[in-house]
Amino acid sequence: MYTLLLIRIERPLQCLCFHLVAAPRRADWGYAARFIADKSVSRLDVRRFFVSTFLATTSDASNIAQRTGKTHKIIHDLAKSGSATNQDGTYNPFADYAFTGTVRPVYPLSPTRKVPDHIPRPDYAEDGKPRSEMQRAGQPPRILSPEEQEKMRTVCRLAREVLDIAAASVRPGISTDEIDEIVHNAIIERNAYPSPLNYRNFPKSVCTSVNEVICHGIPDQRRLREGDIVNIDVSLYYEGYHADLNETYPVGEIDEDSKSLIRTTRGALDAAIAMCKPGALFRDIGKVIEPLARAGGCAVVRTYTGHGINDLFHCSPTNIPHYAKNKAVGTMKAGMTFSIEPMLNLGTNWGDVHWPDNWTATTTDGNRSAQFEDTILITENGAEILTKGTRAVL
Ligand SMILES: [Co+2]
Repeated sequence: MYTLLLIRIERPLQCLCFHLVAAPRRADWGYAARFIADKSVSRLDVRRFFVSTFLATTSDASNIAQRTGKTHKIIHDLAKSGSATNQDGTYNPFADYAFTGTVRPVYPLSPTRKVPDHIPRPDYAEDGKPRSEMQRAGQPPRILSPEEQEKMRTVCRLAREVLDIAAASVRPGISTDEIDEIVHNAIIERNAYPSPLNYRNFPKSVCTSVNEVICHGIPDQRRLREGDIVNIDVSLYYEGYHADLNETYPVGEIDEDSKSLIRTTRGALDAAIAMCKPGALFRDIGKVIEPLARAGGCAVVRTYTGHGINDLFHCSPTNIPHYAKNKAVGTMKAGMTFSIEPMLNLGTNWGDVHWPDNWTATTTDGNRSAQFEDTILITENGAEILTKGTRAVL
């Protein structure tokens, strides 16, 4: 007995293609999927594939080639006609996925945005591999020279300007892809490179995370709705240095729980920054954040952490947890720059799950999640918030 697998092949950033393949045992599914994907790689420049579901079983795999040809069209029609359609008629590429909340992806993604040739780019811009990050993994945190600290001030100021421009665009009806376009254009106008673009193959220039999405949401055609909350995470690269910051915004009027979530998260970040100074321990950041989160009825996400940032997007200390009783090593020293970026979930579940795009992280129970992030510099007697804003988001 053979099982017919429906393999979804994703072409770069937009169109999806479906294939059928037969495999005798469940253990062979991965192999079969890989076989189809490999065959498609040369033809379609395929980056990813997914085994979506199985449709039927058959005892005769001998004519599977003809079958595959015939069913190809059927599957395409199926994909267009309903099984992959969101309630509002938009296209959901992961229709079989058990979503934990109400947010759905709305594809196709827009074409990759261009960065003008004259703008210097980080090493991963072409093939997605952050080579220098990998080469320098395990090294101690860097102490930046006064000149380097000045470069960090500049890039962080630019990133703050861009985030504020993006924030001003938040309203019911705007799509997250339109926000991506605004962010992308604001960044290249400043002769900077949008750090997320092609970082480990991330397809867009900013992360937009709506409602139950914790982080790393991919901007798509979904339009923001009255009552949503959206996190916009801006990172950019300018004259050899990266900046990273984010905030969570209300879309129109939001409910009291969401307001409380946003206030609690911002407050937790502020308290964490307030304890940063030379000699403070990285592991104590979580000790400050978690009690505030609990008091506000929230759980602290554990999978994602703050990180060193300077001429590398993510570097040592690579793991700055936001939860209590963590085992992070290291002491803060003047001249270090790093991010603190707590993600808080309403309720008691700190866990996360991922959409099949391998980026979008959501809560496990569909509850909302908020995040705030700043890049900070440890000074002689405290911390300077390099990405500091001047307005409250609520
Ligand atoms: Co970050």
